[in-house]
Formats: sequence, C-alpha cells, structure tokens
Amino acid sequence: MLENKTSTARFVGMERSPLIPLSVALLLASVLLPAGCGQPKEKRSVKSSQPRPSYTQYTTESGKAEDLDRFSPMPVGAPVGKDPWIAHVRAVDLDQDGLMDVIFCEAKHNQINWLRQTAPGTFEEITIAEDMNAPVHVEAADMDQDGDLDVIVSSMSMVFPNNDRIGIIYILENLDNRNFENHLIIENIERVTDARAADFDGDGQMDLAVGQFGYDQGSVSWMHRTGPWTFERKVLLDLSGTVNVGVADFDHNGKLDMVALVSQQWEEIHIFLNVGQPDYYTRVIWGSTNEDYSLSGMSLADINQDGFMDILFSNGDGFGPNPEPGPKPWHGVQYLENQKSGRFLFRRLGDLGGAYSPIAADIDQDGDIDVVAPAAFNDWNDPESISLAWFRNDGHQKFERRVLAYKPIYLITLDVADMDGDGGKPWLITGGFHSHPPFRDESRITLWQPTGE
Ligand SMILES: [Ca+2]
Ligand SMILES: [Ca+2]
Ligand SMILES: [Ca+2]
Ligand SMILES: [Ca+2]
Repeated sequence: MLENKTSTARFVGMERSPLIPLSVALLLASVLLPAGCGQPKEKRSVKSSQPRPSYTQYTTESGKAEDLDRFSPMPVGAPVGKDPWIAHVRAVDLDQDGLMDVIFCEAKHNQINWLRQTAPGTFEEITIAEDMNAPVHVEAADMDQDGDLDVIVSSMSMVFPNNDRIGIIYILENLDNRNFENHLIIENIERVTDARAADFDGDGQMDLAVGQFGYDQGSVSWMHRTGPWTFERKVLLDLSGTVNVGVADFDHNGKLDMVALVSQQWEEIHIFLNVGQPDYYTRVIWGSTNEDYSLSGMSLADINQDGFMDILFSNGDGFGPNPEPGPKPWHGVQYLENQKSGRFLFRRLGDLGGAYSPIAADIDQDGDIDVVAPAAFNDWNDPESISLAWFRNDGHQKFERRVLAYKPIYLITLDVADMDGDGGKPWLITGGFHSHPPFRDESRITLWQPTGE
C-alpha cells in the first residue's frame, strides 16, 4: 500500500510536463508518417471551469505474485513473420456456426483477418479485406439486418502522410459467411481509432459511435444511419486524442449513451448522455492532473455487479518525451465506478508499466469480476517485466495484481472469450505489436487456454 501511495503522490503532485505525451494513435502516426506533419496544439482549457474529480487512494498492492501456469499460451494462425503489427483483436463467432472465432487488424499489412475455428481447437486464417489503410480497430455487428455479422473497420491511414484528415471507416458486408464486400463509409476525416455499432435514435437501424484521434484535430461523433450503407456524421466533441469509445445506457433512461477516452495532452474521459431524440449532454467525468498520464485503452463492464455500467481504463502509453518508449511509475489500470447519480468514482486497481487494453472477466470463476491487462510498452530490456497481468477481485472490489506472463512482449491488444464453448473459465486472446526494439519474444495472435479445467 505504501508503494502505491508513493506513486499516487508522484503523479498527482507532479508538475505538468511541457512535453507532449503520445498514445497508440500517435505511436502509429509517428511510425507511419514522416516528421513535420504538425505539432500538437497547446492544451486548451476545455471544460476548465469544471473541477477535476479528486483521486481516491489506491486500493491495492501491485506485488509480484505469479500465476504463470494459470493459462497455457499457444500461437494460432499464420507464422509470426517479421515484426507483426497486430493493432486489435476481437473474439466473435463471425459465421455464427457455434464455434468462436477471432477477427483482427494487421496494421502493417493493411489486412483484416479472420481466424475461423473450423473444428474445436483448429483455426484457419482467412484474409477478409486488404488495402485497409492501417486498420487499428475492428468490430462485428449486423449492420444491414439480414441476420449475419458484418465487420466495421477503423483506419488511421497512411495514404496522405502530411494531411490530418486521412481517417477512414469501412464496413465489410458479410455476403455468405465466407466472402465480404467492402463499403467505404467515410473518408477524409481525422484519423479514426474506434467505430462501434449501436442504435442511438431507436429507429431499429444501426448507427455508429466514432472516435477520431486525429492529430492537431480530432473528434467524437455519432453517425446516423441514412441508407443501406450511408450515414450522416454528427460531431459531439471537437478534441484530438480519442483512443476508444464505448456505448452503454449509463443512467438507465432507456437510451444509449457514449463515453470517450481522450488521450494526448487532455487525459480525460468524456461522457455523452443521450437525453433526447437523441440529444447529448456532454461533460468531463474524469481527468488526470498529470498531462503525461498516457491513457491507452478503455472497455466497459459492470465491475461491482450493481447493474450499472462502469468504465475500465488503462494508462501506459510508452511514447512519452523519450524517443524510446518505456514504463512510468504511474502506469496502471483503474475504473470509474458508476454511482448511478451521474457521478463516477475513480478506483485504482493497480500498477502495470505500459498497460493497455484492459478487459473485465471472471477469470477464476468465483463469481466476482476480475480484470486482465496486457503491457505494450514495459521495460523489455528487463526479462522480469510483466507482459500480461490479472487483477484478482477479492469479492469486495479490492484487487491483487498477479503476473500471468513475462512474454511474449509488446502485447497491445486483448480480448476474452469462451473459445471452446464449454461454459468454463474464459480464454484470453492477445496480439503483438512490434514496432520498436527489442525484437525478441514476438507474437502475432496468441490464444491463452485456462489450465486446470
Ligand atoms: Ca465460427
Ligand atoms: Ca449483415
Ligand atoms: Ca457498476
Ligand atoms: Ca473472480
């Protein structure tokens, strides 16, 4: 506890750095774009009249207790090859044949790939779209209401390297659970990091929630469905740096709300409460006083199982002021507990250098919700740096960090699913993103099978 209090004090009391923190989106930008494509702007005083929510004490210790045998890792799909860039994995039974599959983005090769489970434990890798312009996020939903699952792709693009407005959204229409037709939904917008399907206006048609990191400019928007493959974009927030968006009915008014994790120099979480037809009430529900907090990933889960959706997020982007990415003492995993009254309470789960993409699941099947997070930018020159950890819930939302793995390294994306469909302990799915040295212990897609079942 003492150690955590120390690190709390370090980041809360830290002077704002004049240097600009970067996130995964900027990481991609820095790799994909030549230098000189614009300097990030000075921090604007957006919502500055609102008080910053105060921190609560960290509730956990981040020891080095190990559970290295809890999961058995196995690579699946194509060979690792040279320095893969797996930007996002999503577990979904894409062909709805009862066998769970995985879809993922290969941002270096501009592909959307499908690991189709053809028989229990056997996977066939199929490229369902190429030339996807640095895809970084993929989701599945039935966009045209014909009963099959289509695929939504968020692309940051590398086509016009000096232009900010190079983001693209594609939807891959599922034709026959084997072939997909590419529909370009929107282009020439700020770089897109996350697009998800939801029916915001309740007309029975799927709309989109969209987060755009951009660079100098970015935004959060929803896109109203206007035709079979056409949408009208409605901007809710004009701010750069959004890494993820999430959709849930946070206030239980029967309408879907949105939330956005805004990184770069803002380091804030914005909520968009749907109070109308829809009409959004927007506000900041949390922000770090540390401009280098390095928000890196967000997912939604009802962690305390009170029926109200909570917001799980990580800070661990390694692209701080140094050219070499690496961990910071304040990196870790936390959530905002939905207090039902429109208020959210910050709760720290624990520390994890280079943390990304946290996901909630009952890992040990003891009835409470645990959290798993991979590490992308830990200190990989140290073989004892953690690459995958879980935060074990003691049943009262006190969490103990336990080490699942030290390799493979550079794990930037994670999903959780019952891959063998037996209703037992959840499996993990990770993706490796190897843009920086050391180029060791590389992985592409890894399935982590729970042991002891
Ligand atoms: Ca399947
Ligand atoms: Ca469909
Ligand atoms: Ca809750
Ligand atoms: Ca549990």
